[in-house]
Amino acid sequence: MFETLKPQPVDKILALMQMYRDDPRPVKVDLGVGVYKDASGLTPVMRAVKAAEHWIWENQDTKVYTGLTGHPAFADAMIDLVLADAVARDKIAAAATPGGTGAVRQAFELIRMANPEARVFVSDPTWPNHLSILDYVRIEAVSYRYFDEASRGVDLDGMLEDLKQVQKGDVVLLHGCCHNPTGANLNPVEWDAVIEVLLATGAIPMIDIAYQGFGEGLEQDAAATRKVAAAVPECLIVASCSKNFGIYRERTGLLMVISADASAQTLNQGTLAFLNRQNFSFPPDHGARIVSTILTDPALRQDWQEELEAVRNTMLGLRRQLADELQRLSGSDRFAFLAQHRGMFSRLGTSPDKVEALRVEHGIYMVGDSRMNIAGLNDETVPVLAKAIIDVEV
Ligand code: PLP
Ligand code: TYF
Repeated sequence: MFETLKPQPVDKILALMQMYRDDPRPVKVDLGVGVYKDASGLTPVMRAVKAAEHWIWENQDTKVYTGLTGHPAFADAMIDLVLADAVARDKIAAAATPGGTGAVRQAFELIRMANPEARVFVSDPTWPNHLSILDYVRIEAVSYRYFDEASRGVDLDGMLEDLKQVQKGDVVLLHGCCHNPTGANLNPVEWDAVIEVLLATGAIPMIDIAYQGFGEGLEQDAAATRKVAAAVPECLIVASCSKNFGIYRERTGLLMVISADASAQTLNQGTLAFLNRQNFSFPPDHGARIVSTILTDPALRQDWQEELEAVRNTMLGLRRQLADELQRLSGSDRFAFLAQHRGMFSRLGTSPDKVEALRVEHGIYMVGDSRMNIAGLNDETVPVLAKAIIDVEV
């Protein structure tokens, strides 16, 4: 039977990771997959995570099943982290999922169940998994303009014009902060304009927030999500703990559904439990428990916030260093956008040929669309990258 299967396309980001590992050259720079790396190239376990794991190891006396939507303390702690008091708790249905990706998948399945005709509008470009999962669950994806190639900022006029085409019953997928793959983000006034269009069209927003704390800070990075969630009657939010807690492999995420009222919340909560049961029954618990332990213990939470802030500042420092070095070498401001972008990524805005030349001639690995993981740099490799960018005439 399985001879009927056809080879599936590989994930280009993950394929690049393997190519980098196989490259024998001593000087090589990995700016591919979006994981945080410190100056020595390691992705450390955060201090508070270690402490929480220690606490769990000592105190956990059972590993019996949790609920279908996970341990309620995790949902409560994450709702507080992402939404604070933007929405009444009795309007929020929530389910723990295997990572943010699991939350994305469950959100799409929920959309399809509720409205088989729904289209999902996605930014051009967006995280490739959004597109591949939409395709897999047979939901039509429609792109809206987002990245302005010339300024490397957001094409707000184009975005708003395209979003006006959205119809009631459609969904608009937005990145809550730290846009992947471009690094270009809406400012608060621009978010207000987007909210206005959402309200005018009656579309349902779906916010993917995978980098809270990596952009401007924990509170600022959640501000847009909170504003949208408070403004509209219904909304989907998918949150990942992979990056800001550094627990990538624990597969920890949460899907939140802002419901029209408390009785709709009951129906939505039941539907989320049903969807989890169909796909995997109980979601992974270890990462969720780490997160709820940290967020509910004032000392651990404080320590986590401090370490996260240090991570954020490291990335900001690297951005500034790279922009400065490129200004020095090029004698122009045309790379200033690198210091304006936020989060792990920046889209350099160059052709696949130049991306290839950077890899072949200089051992610099970035995704084919010229997305760079800024956290892959350090004090030594910033000048190497800057020189290579000038060398291949980006
Ligand atoms: N959404 C976006 C935009 C991402 O960049 C990622 C990747 O980390 C995710 C969701 C999901 O990540 P994970 O499934 O590792 O939690
Ligand atoms: O965009 C990234 O690099 C991260 C990590 O299938 C990632 O979001 C990449 C590919 C993938 C899952 C996660």
